[in-house]
Amino acid sequence: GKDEGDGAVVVERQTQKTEPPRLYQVLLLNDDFTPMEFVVMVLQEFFRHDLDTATQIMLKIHHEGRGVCGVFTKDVAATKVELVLAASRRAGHPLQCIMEAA
Ligand code: TYC
Repeated sequence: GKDEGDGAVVVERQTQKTEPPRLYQVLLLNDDFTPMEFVVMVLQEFFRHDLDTATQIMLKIHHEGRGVCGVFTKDVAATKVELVLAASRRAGHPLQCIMEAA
C-alpha cells in the first residue's frame, strides 16, 4: 500500500490490468513414415487424449496434413514440442511438431 508520510498506510484494491496469457496451438504434421500407432501414443501420453480421441486426431492429420493436439500457454506449448520431438527422434521417426499462436 501507499505510505502517507505520517506513517499511515492505505491499502488499495488492485485495479484489473494483467492481460490473460496468449495461447498457442501445438500441432502435429503428417509424414509418410511415422507409424500411426506412434502418433496415437504421442497424443495419449503427451496430450492426455483417450484412445478414441487420439485415433480421430491422428486420422485427421493423416488426411488433412496437420492437426491440433492441444492449446497451451507459451512455455507449456514449447515444452510439449520439445518432448514430442525428442521422443520421435529417439524412436527414429521424422514426426514434426510445431506451435502457432492461437
Ligand atoms: N501418414 C502416416 C502413415 O501413413 C501416419 C501419420 C499420421 C504420420 C499423423 C504423422 O502426424 C502424423 N504411417
